[in-house]
Order: sequence, then C-alpha cells, then structure tokens
Amino acid sequence: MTTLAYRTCPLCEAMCGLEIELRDGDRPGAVRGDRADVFSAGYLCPKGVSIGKLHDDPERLRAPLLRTGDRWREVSWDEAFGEIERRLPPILAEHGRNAVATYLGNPNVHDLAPTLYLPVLIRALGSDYRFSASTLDQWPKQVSSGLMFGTELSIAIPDVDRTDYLLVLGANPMVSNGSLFTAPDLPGRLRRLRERGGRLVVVDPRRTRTADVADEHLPIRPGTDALFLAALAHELFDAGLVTLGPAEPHLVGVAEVGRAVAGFAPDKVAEACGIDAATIRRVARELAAAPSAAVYGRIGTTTTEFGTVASWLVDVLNTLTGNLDRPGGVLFPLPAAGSPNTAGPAGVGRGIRVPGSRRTRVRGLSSTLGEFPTAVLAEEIDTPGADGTRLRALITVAGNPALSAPNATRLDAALSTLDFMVSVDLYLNETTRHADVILPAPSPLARGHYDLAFTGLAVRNVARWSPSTLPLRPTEQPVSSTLLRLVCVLLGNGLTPAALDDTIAAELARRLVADPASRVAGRSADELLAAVAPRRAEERLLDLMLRAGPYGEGLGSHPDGLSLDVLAAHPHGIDLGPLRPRLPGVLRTPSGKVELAPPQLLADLPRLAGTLGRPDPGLLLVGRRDLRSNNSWMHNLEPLVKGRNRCTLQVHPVDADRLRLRAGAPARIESAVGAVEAEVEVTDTVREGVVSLPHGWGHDRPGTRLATAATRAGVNSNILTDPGPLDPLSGTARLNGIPVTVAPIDAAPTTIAPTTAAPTTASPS
Ligand SMILES: Nc1nc2c(c(=O)[nH]1)N[C@H]1C(S)=C(S)[C@@H](COP(=O)(O)OP(=O)(O)OC[C@H]3O[C@@H](n4cnc5c(=O)[nH]c(N)nc54)[C@H](O)[C@@H]3O)O[C@H]1N2
Ligand SMILES: Nc1nc2c(c(=O)[nH]1)N[C@H]1C(S)=C(S)[C@@H](COP(=O)(O)OP(=O)(O)OC[C@H]3O[C@@H](n4cnc5c(=O)[nH]c(N)nc54)[C@H](O)[C@@H]3O)O[C@H]1N2
Ligand code: SF4
Ligand SMILES: [Mo]
Repeated sequence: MTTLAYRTCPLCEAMCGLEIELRDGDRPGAVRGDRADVFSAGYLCPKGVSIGKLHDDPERLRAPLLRTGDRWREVSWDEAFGEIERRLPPILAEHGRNAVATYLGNPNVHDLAPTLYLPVLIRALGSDYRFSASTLDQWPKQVSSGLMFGTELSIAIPDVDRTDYLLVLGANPMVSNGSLFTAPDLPGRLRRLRERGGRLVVVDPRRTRTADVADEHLPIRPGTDALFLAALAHELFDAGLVTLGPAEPHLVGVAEVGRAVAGFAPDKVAEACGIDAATIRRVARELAAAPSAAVYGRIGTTTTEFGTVASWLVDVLNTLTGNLDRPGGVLFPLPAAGSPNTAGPAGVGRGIRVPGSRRTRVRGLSSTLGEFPTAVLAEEIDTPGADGTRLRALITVAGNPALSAPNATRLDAALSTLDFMVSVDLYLNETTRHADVILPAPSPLARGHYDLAFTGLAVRNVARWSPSTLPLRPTEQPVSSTLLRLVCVLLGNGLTPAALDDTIAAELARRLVADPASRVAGRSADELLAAVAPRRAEERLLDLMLRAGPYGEGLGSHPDGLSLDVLAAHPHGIDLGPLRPRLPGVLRTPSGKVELAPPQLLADLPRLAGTLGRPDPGLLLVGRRDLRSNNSWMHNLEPLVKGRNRCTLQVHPVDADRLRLRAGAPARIESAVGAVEAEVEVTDTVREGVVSLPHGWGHDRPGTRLATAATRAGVNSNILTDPGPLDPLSGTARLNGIPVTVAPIDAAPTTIAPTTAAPTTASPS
C-alpha cells in the first residue's frame, strides 16, 4: 500500500516542502515537490528527489561502530558509550578541557535536535577549542551583521520577490538554491524579477548559471569584492547620491563611512578588480536610481581575506541607497521561534564583542563569536607546546573537515594522531575513518524537523513542522539521545540523559517567562512546562519556543497563536506573511542604532587599501558548486554522481593555450601548500587568469565505506587551500582566490607532493 507523507527538505537552505511516497508504511518511494507547501509550492531539486536513496543507502550507518586497529565492529550503544566513558574523561582529567575540541559541521543547522543540544554539549565540555564549518563559510556576514545590528543572527535578507534591482556578488543561487537567503525556487523568483522589469547583475569570476539568466555579468578578479563595493560606496558619496530612506532615524556613522571609503575611488580599484571605472560608476548610479534595490553577497565574498569588510559593505550599500529595512530592499525576517532579535528588550542590547577574548595556542589568533578558526585545527593537533600541550581528542558532529578545511593533507595526517576521536555522522568517510567510535545519526526521514535557523533567514515568514516520516531501526536512536548522553559523559556527575533533558527544558521555560518580549512574560515556568507535556527532547523545546514566540499562543493569551500542535495540524506549513520593516525593534546594539561604521571594520580598511598596487598574483583558483552535489557528502548516491566527471579544472581557452593544457587531459595544480591532479575542462565561462575546481571531492582515501563515491573519487581541492591567510575579523579561511600554477601532467612529475609548509601568519602580505 502506498501512502503520502509531507516534510521539509533539510538538504539545503531553501526549505522545500517534499511529498514522499511510502510503501508499506516504511519504505520511501518517489519524492516530489509538495504543491500545497505554502512556501515552495512544489519546487524541488535533484538532491531533494534523492532523499529516499539516502535513507536506503546500504552504507549509511545504522549502528554504532567501534574501531580496533584498522577494523570496525558494529556494537550496541552501551558498548559504544562504554568506550567513550573509558577514554574521554581521563584525557580531560589529565590534560584539561583545552585538550579536547569540537568540530560541528554544516548539516547540524539543518537538524533541530543538534541546533538545540549542541550548545549544551559545548558548555559541558568547556573547551576554548570550538570549531565549525562557519569559519569556512558565513562567519564574516554574521560578524558584520552582529556589529551593525546587534546579534549575529540579525541578517538583512534581499526581498527578491519585490525588488527592482538585485546585485549578486560571489553567489550562484541558480545552483546553490540560495544561502543566508532562504527562498525555494530561486530560479523562478529570479525569472519573475526580470519579467516584472527588474534588473539582475551578477559579479563573479565565472559566468555561472545565475550570470546566464542575469541582465549583466561582471567577471571580477577573485578576492577584490571589498574594493569593488567600497568604490560603489565612494561613488554614491562622490556623486551626491546617498539617500538613507526609512532607516535614516536609526542610523549612526554615515559620515564616517564617507570618510572611510574616500581612498577607494573607482579609478583606483578598477585595475585590481578587473572592472573598469565607468562600469563601477554606472552600477552605483543604477543602484541609487532603482525604485528599490538589494545587494547580496555570499561564499565568493565571505571566504576571502576581506570577508567581513565585504559583508559589511554589502549592507552599507543597502543602507546608502535607502534600501535597508524597506520592501524591495533588504529586510529582517520575524521567525516564529528561536531568534535572538525577538528576545529581550526591543531595540537595544549587548551587541557582539569582536574580536573575542580567547587566543589560539600556536598562532595566537583570536576567537570570533566563541569559535576558533577551523584553519588552525591541524596545527593545534600537530604542534605540541613546550609543555606538551596540544589537542588530543576531537568530537565531530556532522562534519567532514578532512575534505572541507584548508590544507587537507596536513589535517588528515593530524587527525590520525589524535589520542581519541568520536564522531556523530551518517557515514564512515574521510573524516570519521579517523574516529575511534562513530555514533550514527538517523536519516533525515527518521527525525522530526523544524527549521530554526532558516526561518530566520527566509524571504517570507513561514513555519512548518515535519514529524518523523519513517521509524528508526532497532539499532538506531534519535540524535538528541546521543547528544544528551555525550553531555552526561562530559559532565560526569551521574545525571541521566532524561534528567538532563528535564533540566534543559526547565531552564528554557524559566528564561522564556522572564523575557519581557515573550508572549509568556510573567507567567509561571511550571505552567508553561505543563502546557507542552508530555513532549520531550527537541519537540518539547520547540513547543516552548513557539508558544512564547512572536506568533505564539502565549498560554492562552493569543488563542489563535502557534504551538507545535497547531503546526502539526498544518502539514503544508503556515504562511506568516511577507517580511515587514522591523527597525528599530530588531536592533540589539548597545547604542540602539544601526552601527554603520563599526570601528573594527574601519580599522581593517588600511589593510584593504594596502592590496592596491600588489603585483599580479598570477593564476587564481576559485571553487564552484554543482546542482547535484552537497558539499562533500552526497556523492555516495548513484543518481547524484552518475554521468560525466564533474570534478574538473575549468580553464579559460587563452590560459589553456598559454599553458599547453588540453581538454580532457590531466593537469597538475600546485599551490603554496599542496598539489593535485585533475582533468582539464576548457571553457570561457571562467575569466582569464582564473581556474575553478569544486570542493568536497577526493573520495579515494583508504578505510572509508563509500563504495559509490569511490568510483568517482575526484580530488580534494582543499589540498590546495592555505590555512595561513585568514579574514582576521572573523577567522574565516580564504577558500577562493588561491594562487596556483597549472601544468600539463606530461610536463610535471606525477606524484602528489605531501605538504611540509609551515603555516604562515594572518598578517596582510
Ligand atoms: N575549498 C572550499 N572548501 C569549502 C567550501 C568551498 O566553497 N570551497 N565551502 C565551505 C562550506 S560553505 C561549508 S558549509 C563546509 C562544509 O563542511 P562540513 O560541514 O565539514 O562538511 P560537509 O561536506 O557538509 O559534510 C557533512 C558531514 O556530515 C555528515 N552528515 C550529513 N547529514 C548528517 C546528519 O543529519 N547528521 C549527522 N550527524 N551527520 C550528517 C556527512 O556524512 C558528512 O560527514 O565546507 C567548506 N569548505
Ligand atoms: N547544489 C548545491 N547547493 C548547495 C551546496 C552544494 O554543495 N551544492 N552547498 C550549500 C552551502 S553549505 C552553501 S554555504 C551555499 C553557498 O551558496 P553560494 O555562495 O551561492 O554558492 P557557490 O556556488 O559556491 O557560489 C559562490 C560563487 O562565488 C564565485 N567566486 C569565487 N571567488 C569569488 C570572488 O572573489 N568574488 C566573487 N564575486 N565571486 C567569487 C564562484 O565562482 C561561485 O560562483 O550553497 C548551499 N547549497
Ligand atoms: S533546493 Fe534544497 S531544500 Fe529544495 S529540494 Fe533541493 S536540496 Fe532540498
Ligand atoms: Mo556552507
């Protein structure tokens, strides 16, 4: 018998509603877009279609694995935790909390339970060594947004459905489906933008699929977006085009910004950016003249040495053109649960502290928003201090740093020297092969889901609860149970996971009733807890937050308001309306104003100016994404990897000629830290002087259980990325714009050189 189930796809940020056929109640069949979904209206991509294949993948882990030497054994949860209990606490006792690190990967933000329980785990561990994919990704945007608006989750989102002009830098939403920009069917939304007479301009060294559907493509030189954006701001001031719009009463620092960008005239930056000054001036004038406009930057702007400055300048431009906090410009979502900018007194707060107070041991780099740069993970393991101090143990949750972090060769070697490693993951892969214990997380179809993170980044206010679609196998358990049990091991105080969970819920309830902004302000925590009984784990925490949140039922004070029961009764989601202006209530800055000119950012501009007149760095490597990929981890599903090789080095025809590279032939790519070989693809979609290789490949490591992925292993582009140069304000790695040399394989040695390069410092070079 076939039945239908509905849920939100957790595989990227777009939050598409899925309709899943279930055969005999427990086998996934065809997957379609849910046409009744209030947000996605039937849209989906090939990854969503494959979610059943992921569930059925025989190599997806279903039981804990314990390693002895090179052999893995399936064990019970008690045996797995027995091993953790035996090996982790002694390391903490002997070497202290800072001997143990956590690395949290990207899929955690797509899963409700880790979003809620990982902060508890991190607190229980108490280590300064917190790493995540964020410092390989969006940290710069969170830092700049935190400095300007007061919390790192107060990110202004392009109002794509109403804007007249969208300037996209370093993002390819036609392929990535959007990031820090949750909007299912961005291809359709961009098409409609142009159909209603709007203009789409794409700034990218590659002529991407997004550039293909745009009105204009500006092939910028990698790493120079901050210069380009500063020049746009310069032109607005210079030509007297600054209009502040509705945000004006809430702004401070406009004049300071004008002075700060004075050195970045279009003529000065044009050569470095590879975009002529007349074009820069024209784009600035178009932005100013458009009835509404939004500037949006992503990976290509954040994973550079000037990621935070570039991210800030994006919002500076939105502000100087009057588009901050207005329809058609950029707006702040008002999510139903979990946003720090709906908690506490409206309009003022503590802001964020940048840089953070902690320093890494080896390079002395500061923490940012509580995390250390993932770029230092390897050196903190393999460089013992005089007293023998080093990272000795690692907990990874949904992360594959062996493929996603810079200088992968060194990190891979370092991981193999750890005294102990435990991973919570779906697979035995390039990272988890180094673990001693792997604890399986359930398939996305066997867990409940609510997008706590992405409802706060969405182009409409929506809420949707997805109950678990399929049952767990007897050897599986919910990830909340796994994380709670890990916390209990770290606390070592005899608390049971169930008691710990009660404590966490009670703490949250107390916080909510004490918050003047919540709909349960002043009520009793016990009353609130009683309302959500008998729910447990993440469902209980979510229900608490929904009831107390800005649309909540407020323990009866708003009878039409939200609770988890209400969401459960709406399997296709609830539309909470378009984004609306939220200034000044959204702010949590100490000044109660939008800080347009944070001193930390102004102080970084001389470093940016110092790049003008740098000698030509030669060939620069950038990444790219593919519609059928998901970072490093969905390559074990045949439908997503079949067909031609996608891990190719794209080279412009002129460069191919000059370097004697032939299409289809292998080439050797070498950077300051490593070398790889990849097949050449000659294409004029990359600009001259730029080559492109996707990340997330390199599935040829021994000891993994990824048979399908291994048949199209590809190469790991992060063997080439250098952990030395960072964006100092966020600690984010430079993963784009890597200086490389490329040679045909017959003219170069064919061995892949292991790296011996020592890390360089983060100072401007
Ligand atoms: N050169 C270069 N490097 C990059 C990037 C780039 O553009 N260029 N992009 C960066 C970006 S944006 C990101 S986000 C990072 C990603 O970096 P990571 O988060 O480290 O890696 P992922 O490839 O997302 O791998 C996710 C891991 O989680 C596991 N997993 C998947 N789903 C689940 C789940 O539900 N539960 C659990 N417990 N495990 C799960 C997978 O098996 C895999 O091991 O890579 C970064 N690295
Ligand atoms: N299909 C698919 N979708 C995904 C993912 C995936 O792996 N596959 N990953 C998900 C994740 S974790 C994330 S963070 C998002 C990322 O979402 P996006 O940022 O939209 O993704 P990318 O395709 O990496 O786009 C980055 C673009 O920046 C360009 N670029 C490189 N260097 C520069 C530069 O210096 N300046 C400018 N202006 N451009 C530059 C690259 O050519 C590339 O086209 O995608 C998410 N969605
Ligand atoms: S676009 Fe993203 S959310 Fe939508 S189906 Fe594809 S992977 Fe899932
Ligand atoms: Mo990402």
